Amino acid sequence: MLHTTANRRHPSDPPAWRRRAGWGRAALACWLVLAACLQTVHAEDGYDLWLRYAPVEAEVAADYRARLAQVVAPATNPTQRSARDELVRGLGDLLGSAPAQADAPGGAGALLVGTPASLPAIRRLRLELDSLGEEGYLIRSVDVGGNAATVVAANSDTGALYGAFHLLRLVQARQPIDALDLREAPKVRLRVLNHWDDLDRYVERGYSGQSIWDWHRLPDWLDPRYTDYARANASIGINGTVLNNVNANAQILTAPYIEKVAALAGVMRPYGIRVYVSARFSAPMEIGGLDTADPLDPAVRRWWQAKADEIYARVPDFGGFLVKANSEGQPGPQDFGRTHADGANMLAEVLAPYGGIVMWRAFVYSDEEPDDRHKQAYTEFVPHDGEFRDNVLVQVKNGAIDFQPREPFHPLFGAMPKTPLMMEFQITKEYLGFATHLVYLGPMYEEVLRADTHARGAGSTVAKVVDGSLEGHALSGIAGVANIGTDRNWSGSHFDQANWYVFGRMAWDPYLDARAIADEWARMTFTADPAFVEPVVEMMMTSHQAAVDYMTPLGLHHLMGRGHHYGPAPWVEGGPRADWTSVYFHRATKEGIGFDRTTSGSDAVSQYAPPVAEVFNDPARVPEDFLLWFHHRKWNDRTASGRAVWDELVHRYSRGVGQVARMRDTWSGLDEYVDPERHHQVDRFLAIQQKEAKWWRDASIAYFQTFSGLPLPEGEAPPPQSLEYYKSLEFPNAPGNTQ
Ligand code: BDP
Repeated sequence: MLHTTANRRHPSDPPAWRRRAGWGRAALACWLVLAACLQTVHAEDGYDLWLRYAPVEAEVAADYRARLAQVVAPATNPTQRSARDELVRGLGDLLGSAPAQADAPGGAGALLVGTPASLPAIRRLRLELDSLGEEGYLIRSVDVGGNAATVVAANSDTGALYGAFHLLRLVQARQPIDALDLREAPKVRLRVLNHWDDLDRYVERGYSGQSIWDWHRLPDWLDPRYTDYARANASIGINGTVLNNVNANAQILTAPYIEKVAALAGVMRPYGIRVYVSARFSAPMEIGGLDTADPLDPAVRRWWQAKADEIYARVPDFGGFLVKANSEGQPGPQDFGRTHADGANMLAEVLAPYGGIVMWRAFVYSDEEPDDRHKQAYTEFVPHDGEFRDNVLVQVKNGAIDFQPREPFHPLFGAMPKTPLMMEFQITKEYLGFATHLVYLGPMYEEVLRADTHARGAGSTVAKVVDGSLEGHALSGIAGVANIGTDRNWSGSHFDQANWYVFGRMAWDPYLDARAIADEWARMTFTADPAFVEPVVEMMMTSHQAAVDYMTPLGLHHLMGRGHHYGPAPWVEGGPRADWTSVYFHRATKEGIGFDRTTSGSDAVSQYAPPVAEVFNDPARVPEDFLLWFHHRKWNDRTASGRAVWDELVHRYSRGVGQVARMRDTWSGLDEYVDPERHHQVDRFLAIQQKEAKWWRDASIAYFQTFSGLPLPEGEAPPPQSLEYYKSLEFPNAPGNTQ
């Protein structure tokens, strides 16, 4: 469990105020000796995530203790118990002593947590809760019988649990809590992690160990880690989890696995989390003995109906199905001459009586190569707008190609007004340096969510499409491909925890600010000392641009190693289909570089609303970060910087490498604020990142120079190795590849 004594904050991580008082180093030494003697030292291994609840500084602890002296929270069911236990444990650890617990407020400093139904003291406050919906909450400083008190109130136990976590967050971030008046309700209904986990515990595109789901020992052994997973998710408002890979194995739908799913659902339920599974479209043939999976075949429909009945008998709050169909070799309705809508609706129909939903992925591209893969999802889905049942969401990746380091927003957003579109972000960093590169994804998510589709005039942001407000859809959702595995630190690296965190926070409210979220995460995960938080947040905020620069600057994309996607390989060509190669995407020639998607090229730009298309179509107006995404430019064409395309490309590669060097410097100067275990690992990973950033730069420059034929701009170091050397590198055992 998270908060055993053994797992508490490392004694070598005293608060910075103590160090500043001048006796820090001596105290640290004594403390270490003492701790070693007592054998109670436990390394900070990151397991506690942002729920470390490290002690607050003595000078402010007293104020918080006075305000939060007594927890008044019912605990008559598992959800209520998890809220109360979290508060007692969290406040106890943060403030040095556990608050008193009582059934009714008495004296100053009561913290009331619950619903009008669960706690009479809350009912008596007559708070306006209606507008908070099922999952919202308010936190307010109130007067109860002449005493200062704090209330966390909601319409449901889950809402109260979310509020409890919010209150803990305020203390962790050292926010004042004496005049609170907060109201929060999620803007998006389904906030879901997608695990690309296979049933043998292999994680596709996973860089943090095995799958946390121990299928073999389920349902009888419930790893305590499941509970900590649920707590962490609830703390950021995630309310759904798809347990298995979108490249699905039909086995998950067999009776023994349904038992296992039910066991996991039992762990998740008290934390407001529903479980979902990825359904393989051909399951009726593979495990049902039918000779077709045609969605319009009555026997197929009956099979799925019986399957839904079987699942709901074991998991009454089962969330529904996620489906990858007719994509990358997965079976789907098109195999039987039917449409995506036919397939999705058939499943939706059997789930509807139970309140289940279908998340039907739009990441498709057919067996026949299109003129531009960018256009395919739009071409296949837009004609079906309005045909999907109302418990279907179409799940769309943030960009049209495939989770590349940076993509313009997907043209489907805004183009299917009659269908709720669910955002799919990737949290695991398949294309962004795996778990070793420090890349905070908040700015990337923010950039996409704030992009203006112009679907209904200016201001029609992707966030408004996704939260349903643009078209008035009640159903809305955001999915994130999880980066969670069996590594002690869950995410493969300490900073990748921030990507899980920011995903949850932005799924709850897609209008939140990436920087503010980085700030709260850093405070909770490391220390609230501004001398640490400010440089770290700065480093996080610049990290995405840095990675884009050293990997795929100026809108280049899909240039990584074939299959495993590790490292640079802009030279990849040949193989089964052109749109799985790098040369297809960068189109470098002696004359120039970039994919012409303008009206005179593949015309992908015309899939965007006219005001957007006009900008993307114009090399002088397109954001330069997307220049070569939409345009084929001559090597000597000028960019906004005044530099030629070639020079700008080299400049950006080097800028990315330089930024990683700065990140390393920043981090190495912060050792006094971080426990040695975590400091050391981040430091070593930054060294790997620096080495690999340089590798990306050097290999890419060596390769593209064979086309441009131009010298490097002055001051730019030539790649230290030959192009042949970079091409010869092979990584057959790189992690996360498809099995
Ligand atoms: C690609 C991944 C592949 C996934 C696919 C998907 O490389 O492993 O199966 O996305 O989203 O980016 O279905």
